[in-house]
Amino acid sequence: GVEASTTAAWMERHRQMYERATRHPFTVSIRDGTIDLSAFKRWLSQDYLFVREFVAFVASVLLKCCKQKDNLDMEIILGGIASLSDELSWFKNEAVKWDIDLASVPPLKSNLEYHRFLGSFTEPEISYAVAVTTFWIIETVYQDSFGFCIEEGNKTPPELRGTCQRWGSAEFKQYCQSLQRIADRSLANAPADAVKSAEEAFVRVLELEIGFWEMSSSQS
Ligand code: HMH
Repeated sequence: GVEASTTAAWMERHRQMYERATRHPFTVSIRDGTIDLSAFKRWLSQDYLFVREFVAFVASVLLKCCKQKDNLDMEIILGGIASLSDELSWFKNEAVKWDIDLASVPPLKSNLEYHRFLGSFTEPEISYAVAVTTFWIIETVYQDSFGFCIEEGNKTPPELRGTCQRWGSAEFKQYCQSLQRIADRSLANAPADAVKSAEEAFVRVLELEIGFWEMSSSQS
């Protein structure tokens, strides 16, 4: 369409917070090769638990999508769920490489806080526009964060390249751009109160993502 992108305007309006989420010292330290491997292992363990909760969240987005009159976005979201199935296998494989026993990892505080936020989307009162916008920004923070780690001039350690590729690849970027188009189209047709809720959820995701990197950086 030709209409201005609501989501792009929010990225501008909340640019400082967006940068804090996508250029966090944790991911910047991956890019410059100074990452503490125990912090990386903490992130990997916690993110596995996150992704398990994220599956249920994306399922709730899919359900809201299917209840729309025109549900052309269904395939994209269903594809996202299929990728998460691969992603869970990938985490289990990585855990073996890093000698992590995933079964014995307890979720830390910031992770639990994020789980609670994701769980709130199962409420039928939360609209599809709010849910799909939230889905887009969650994926985009990872795309931008890890994409930066494989951009020109990086000193990312070879053993972390696979992780960065997973979310930093051109394919994942295109997927995020599809989600952004879906979010913008939904927001363009949503009532003003839903648009306001979506912006609040956008900011909340950025806060939760910053909290997640902080948790990974230091034992707290
Ligand atoms: C915390 N945010 C977090 N984990 C992820 N795996 C993603 C976003 C993207 O899937």
